[in-house]
Order: sequence, then C-alpha cells, then structure tokens
Amino acid sequence: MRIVAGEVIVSSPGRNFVTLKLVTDDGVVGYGDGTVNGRERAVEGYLQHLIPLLIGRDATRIEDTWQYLYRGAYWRRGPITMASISAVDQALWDISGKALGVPVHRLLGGTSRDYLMTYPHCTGMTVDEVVDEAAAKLEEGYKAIRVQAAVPGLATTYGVHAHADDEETGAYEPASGALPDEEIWDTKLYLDFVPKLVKRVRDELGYGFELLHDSHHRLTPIEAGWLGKQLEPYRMFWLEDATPAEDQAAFRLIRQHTTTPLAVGEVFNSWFDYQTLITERLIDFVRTPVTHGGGITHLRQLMGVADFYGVRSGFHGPSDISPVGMAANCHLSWSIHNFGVQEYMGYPEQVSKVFTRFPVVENGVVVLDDTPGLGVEIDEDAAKRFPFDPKYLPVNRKTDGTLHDW
Ligand code: EZ4
Ligand code: CO
Repeated sequence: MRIVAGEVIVSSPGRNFVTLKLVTDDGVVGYGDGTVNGRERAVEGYLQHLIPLLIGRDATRIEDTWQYLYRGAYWRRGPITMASISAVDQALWDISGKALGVPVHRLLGGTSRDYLMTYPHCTGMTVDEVVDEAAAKLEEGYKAIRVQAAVPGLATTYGVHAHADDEETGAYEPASGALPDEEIWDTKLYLDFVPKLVKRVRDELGYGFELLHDSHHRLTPIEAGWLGKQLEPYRMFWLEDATPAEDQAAFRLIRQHTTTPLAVGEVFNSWFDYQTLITERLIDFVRTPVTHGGGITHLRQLMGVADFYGVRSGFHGPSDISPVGMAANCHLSWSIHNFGVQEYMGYPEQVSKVFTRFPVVENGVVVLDDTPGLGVEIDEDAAKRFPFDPKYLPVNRKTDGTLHDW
C-alpha cells in the first residue's frame, strides 16, 4: 500500500487547524493534526517539504517513516518539526487502522481500561462563578476538574475570558489579524489568591473528585515550591506548568519543597525535553499531546519509559488541538498502562461542521469508539468554507512593563 498523494488543509471552523491528508493507491485516506496555535503557516510549510518524501513510500511502514523523517532531516526536535512529523505519523496510523478495519488503539495493544477520565476547564470572573461551574461539571459526571479564576486586581487572567465567543470552552480567542493582546501580570496577587480559590472549591464541593490548576509558566522555582506547599492540604491531582518549562533543573528545587504533584510539557515535543524530569523523578504527569510530541510513535515510546518511573499521562487537550489530534491522544490513552487523565476542553460548535465525527465525552469520560483508524471524519468541502484566520496568542508583561511568560 503506497502513498500516492498528500495535501495540507488549513481551515478555521472557529479555531485554526492544520490537517495533513494522505491518500494511498488503495484509496485509503488518513488524517493527521499538526496545529501549532499562532504558527500554523510554519507547519504548513514544513509539511510541504515532507510530502514529496512520502509519495511512493509504503504506508504501513510507520516506524521506518518516522525515523526517516526525524533522522533524515538532520535538524532535530522543535515544535514545528515535531508537529509536522506527528501529522504524518497520525495519518499513517489512521491509514493502517482503516486498511485493517480496526481502531488505532487495537493496533497499539488494545484498551487498558474501561473509560478515560477527562477534565474540563471550570473558569469564572469570581470564585463564586468557578464554584458554580465546578458544581455543574461534577453534576454532569466529571471526576476531575481544572479551576482557574480571574485574579482580583488584574484586568485579564490566562484561561479566563469574558468574551461571549469564549463562553463555551473558556478558550482564548484573540481578534482576527490583530497584533497579540498585551496582558498585565502580578505574581503577588496571583500567589495570594490561588490558595483561597482552591480552598473554597474543596470547602464547598468536597474531596470526591480530582482537582487541577494551571500556573501557565509564570512562577520562579521557589514561588512554585511555596504555592505547591500551600495547596498540599487540598490534595491536588496536579499543579501544571509551575515554572517556564524548558528549565528542567528548576524542578529539582520545586520538588524539594512540595508534595503537590507536578505536570509539565504542553510546550515540549521530545523525550529529550523530559530526560532529566523523568529519570530524576521530578514530575508526575506528561502534558505533551500526540500533535506536538512527534506523533503516536514517539509519544508512545516516551510514555513507555515514563512508566518505569511511575510518571503518568495527562495529554494536552485544548481546543487548539484539532479533533484529529484529540482522537490520537485518546487512542494512545486507551492503550498505555500509565494513563492519568485526558484534558478535554471542548470545541466551538462550528468545529463539528468540518470534523463531522470525533471522540465525544459523556458523563465526564471519553466514549470508546471502535471506528477503524483514528475514527475522525472530515468534510473537506466544509473546510474550504472556513479559510485560515491569522491570530496570535497574547504576550504578558509585569506591572512595570517587563515582558513575562504568558
Ligand atoms: O494556553 O493551548 O492547559 N492548557 C493551556 C492552554 C494553552 C493553549 C495555547 O495554545 O494552558 O489553554
Ligand atoms: Co496548560
């Protein structure tokens, strides 16, 4: 079964998505997600380099193609490279599954569990709003929730947006074509506030569910250690991205000071971003999604090593990972032993006009789907009706104007 055609579909049904489509001589079509939020054209360009390398290759040789693209590039790692290789890898797993008539999780060893626990985002402009939102999600059956609220005294807070178009998912949705929004950050206001937020949620709703919070790379290691310690009484499932992720050594300091579990890696793309973190047992959860982590092939290998160190999965699942990438996350999550949780932020309604079938959450868990391949269907004509809509993530400054991590 040879690859005979490849096409990059960049479409914006509410969010921008980069989808690779590969076609075989048997007429089997596979899809892969390569979306890197705010840098979509870079992935599209990288994929244009890859398509000529794929034409004529045996579509069933997934591992060999991965090695060919990774080692063959000479230039290694990085978000654009690894998202592009991932898109190819997902499309090939999709093709193999469809050709054999089995879901991808079956190719990976079958399901290791009966359901995938997911977590949604519970956000609000006030603590009361967050508590109400969390209560509603628990009522829907969720077993885990992420809580974020607007920090009093700050005009905006990451993950919390008051615009009407964000209500559905809490997703950050900048204006089309504009320069990045500039947000203002003050660590002391944040550090004073978060323990109160978390305490209120536990006081009002109890301990019968898993509780998560995301610091979004804003703290120093010693601040992160302090926050983790304050949160210990509330038995967090994790504290996410406490410090800028690329400084692996920083986690040694955080770990000395707190037993709050740590998750990191939504901006990582390779085992080598985790080598110190995992082998020194500095983290508890891997956040890298299939889309950004070199595909199912690389992330599965990474999770295999992580398992030996007791580190579990919590793959990134924001609305800027396409439904194809979400499906790939789910297939890997079903199959690996060391699954932790699957983030499922949800999608704007228009997304389902283009992605007409993809994994769904019911009663807080992903529903097992035995559709062959990744199980995602795409209406390519509809995709053309939602052209690329250039947007940027915001930047962040301290109150004195110094640029800070967003
Ligand atoms: O800000 O996906 O945990 N989730 C997050 C996300 C990220 C966006 C960036 O594109 O931190 O909401
Ligand atoms: Co995050």
